[in-house]
Amino acid sequence: MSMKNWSSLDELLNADEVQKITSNTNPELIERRTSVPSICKVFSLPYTALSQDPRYKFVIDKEAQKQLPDIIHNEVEKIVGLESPDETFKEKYHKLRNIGIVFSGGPAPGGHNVLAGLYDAAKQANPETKIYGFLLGPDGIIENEAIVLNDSLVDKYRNVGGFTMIKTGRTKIDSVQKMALATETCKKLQLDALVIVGGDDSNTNAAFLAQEMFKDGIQVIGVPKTIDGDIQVKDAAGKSLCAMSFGFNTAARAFANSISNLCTDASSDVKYWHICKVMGRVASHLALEVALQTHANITLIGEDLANYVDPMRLKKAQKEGTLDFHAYGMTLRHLSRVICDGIVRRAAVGKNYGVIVIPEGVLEFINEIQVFIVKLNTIIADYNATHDSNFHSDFPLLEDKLEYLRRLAKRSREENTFTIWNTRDDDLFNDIPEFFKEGLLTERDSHGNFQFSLVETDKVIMGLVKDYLSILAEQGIYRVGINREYYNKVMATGGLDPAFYGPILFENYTEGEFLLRKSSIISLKTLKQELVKEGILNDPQKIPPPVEKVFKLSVPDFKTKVHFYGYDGRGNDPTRFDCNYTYNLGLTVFSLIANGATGQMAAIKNLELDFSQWEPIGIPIAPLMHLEERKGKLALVLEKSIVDVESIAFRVVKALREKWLAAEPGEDNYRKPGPIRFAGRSEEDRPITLKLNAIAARQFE
Ligand code: FBP
Repeated sequence: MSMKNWSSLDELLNADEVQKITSNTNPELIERRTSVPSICKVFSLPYTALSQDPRYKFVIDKEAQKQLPDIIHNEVEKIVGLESPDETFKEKYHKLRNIGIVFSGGPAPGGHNVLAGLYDAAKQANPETKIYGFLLGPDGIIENEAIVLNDSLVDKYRNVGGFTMIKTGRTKIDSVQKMALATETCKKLQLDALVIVGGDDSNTNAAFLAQEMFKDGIQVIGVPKTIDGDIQVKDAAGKSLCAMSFGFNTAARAFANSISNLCTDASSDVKYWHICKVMGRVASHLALEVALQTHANITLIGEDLANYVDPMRLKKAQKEGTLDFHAYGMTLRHLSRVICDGIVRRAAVGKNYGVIVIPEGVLEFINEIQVFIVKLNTIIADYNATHDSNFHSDFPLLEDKLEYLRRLAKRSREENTFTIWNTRDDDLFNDIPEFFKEGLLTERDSHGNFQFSLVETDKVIMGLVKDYLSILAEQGIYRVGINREYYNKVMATGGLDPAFYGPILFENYTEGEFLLRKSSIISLKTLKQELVKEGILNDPQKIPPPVEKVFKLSVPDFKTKVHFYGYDGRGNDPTRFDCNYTYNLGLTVFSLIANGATGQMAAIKNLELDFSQWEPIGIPIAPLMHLEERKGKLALVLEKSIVDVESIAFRVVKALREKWLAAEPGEDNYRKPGPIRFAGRSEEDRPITLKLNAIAARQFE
């Protein structure tokens, strides 16, 4: 078709076929929007009520008791279905309500279905009920910016990812003033209830708001959201009440799909190590799930590193009758050695490629980094206090800062009592890459806290790995194993006897499928020396081309490609698991509201089991809270759940590490989870971490 002028282009743009092709919707989106998630059996009954479940107990913090007196005695509440309750119940249930809902923190797939579930249940109970969506996160509550949800808006986002409908934000309602503004908004809108969909901090906020608004009769309900998967609730006896926050499954699956594609690429062009940093501000749950989904060659788990004990150091200290705190927790240098060991062993069997997964928050678990951070915080604060000045303005350049630290190390050698920065600290600090030193010495935030997000975790670790690999290459330890058959072919084609040259070139010529160049041969020069020593070459003679070719093939080139998986997975359309999970959370929220609950978090028990066994419940937030240091002060917060190194999921990953490293001849052991699909049978129905932990729970019941 020829397009000669604008009018014909307009015509083209208006043609049905072109309109269809260039439309914002597609069949998958339509299918998502029109699909109805599965609902837990209890929600198929006309009414729901709450039944307290006294089997679950919590260890209550005294401070929580003091600060949250009206919600501290809440219990776990089970949602139960009712066929035909009495008239008083019905009247209360069908009452016209105003309900506000807000997203708080980073997006997590499934959020729209929480809105949809709440909307559907609330409208079914009373079509006049209004659901207000606060815009741009908690700021929307503080500033009273909200929209009223309606059918067409809700229908547009059913089963669709993101928090696009009402957006989100990271403001915390954490001061008396903000709390008062939030209460004022809720009163102005005559809200019966406020729903906060967020992570640990937001649910902490929900508890405080519930307490604050208790006297006004405004209910506050939390919903466990975060892709990081670090809201997991157990009672004091370890019984699981909420196995996973929503959004985790989708993000992990999205990351895993992309990373498994990199595994395919790596094992196809066999020249790159793909370094994949995955989100998870602190806990390594996402990395653990990605490991289970992809079987990537190396996956770091922060919690595991923190747990490490160096047996050699411990033994030495015991012998000397001393204590060596450095024996506990893995150092950065040790970690880089562990990674190098895997890389070197794979190269030895011809696999100078692979995939490494690094959790975003891994540095939190490296003891020496924490020690550095604490020491440097103290040094900077002391300097500012003593000199009534600013460390960063007085020492603007990295070199100036390092010089100051050197002076402190010198002082520690001269004065026994000065211990904050000694020679060992200085040596260790100088061992880390320049940009990381700079990162650790950057200006603290307004509360004096170190800003982890400013440090490029993967760059820190991989920098050390690269440095150590070059040392290992120079020592002839990092080398690429040559396939024996290929060696024979190259030599024979060049008219040389492989059996004659083999023992001269390789240290394992009599055994093994892959031949390892002798560690004394590290360059063409040393190769020539070896050949001369064996009487094969006279000095001026050139190295026979087949020998040179084999040598060159054995020299590793460590090429990396760095990837970051985070925002993409966070914006993915939810898996069916997350669609069902979040829709039922929305229904649960309404049941809690309709039955007068406040200070409760909506949850689904038995997520780790088959859908038919899912149980909607309300979990009391206040009893879960404890004191933690935040911004230099002790604050009452909801504890983050980090990876339990005793969990079966972690133990399985640990046991399979060697297999997935695949440092032996033959195929790699990669697994392809496949893309997230809404329809079809290929999709995993729940996180593998959950499935494994459920098997363990059954076994130990
Ligand atoms: P939430 O805890 O708010 O759900 O956010 C989690 C997260 O996605 C982390 O994995 C990541 O470190 C962080 O948000 C990124 O924050 P930002 O969106 O501010 O860049």
